[in-house]
Amino acid sequence: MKIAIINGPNLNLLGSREPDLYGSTTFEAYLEELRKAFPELELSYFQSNVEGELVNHIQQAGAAADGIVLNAAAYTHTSVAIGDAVKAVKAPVVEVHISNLATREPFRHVSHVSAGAKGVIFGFGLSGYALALQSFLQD
Ligand code: CA2
Repeated sequence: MKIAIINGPNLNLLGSREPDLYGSTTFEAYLEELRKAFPELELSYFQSNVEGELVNHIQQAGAAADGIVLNAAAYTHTSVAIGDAVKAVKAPVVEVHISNLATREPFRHVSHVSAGAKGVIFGFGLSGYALALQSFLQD
């Protein structure tokens, strides 16, 4: 099963700043752990700080992969284009956030992704990505 993990803006900074909120591990290091924990899954990874690049990649992965794990980061709360892309693609999308959005500012309680997502996971730190992958194995 091919799963595309897609991260949005500033998640390239994971592990370098704000460890209380986002942990102290880089996503690349965590991805190695995911690959070891889920040898039965073929995992691809894409990160961009550019909204249109994320839309392009959701479209590509939505056609080529069996599932998408998407943390659109701040674009979650602003991007109608990313929300439309999630709704348009064939592959199911699981929305993940590292932090607990419900305990944060009200603007983070709005998601343009959730309505098109199969499910949403937030508040479990980086482990949320593993929970999302697990959800694809349960189907
Ligand atoms: O909790 C999440 O996963 C978020 O998607 C992270 C976004 C934030 O805008 C969303 O509301 C919730 C921010 C990602 C920024 O990541 C950083 C990582 C390290 C240092 C600075 C930023």
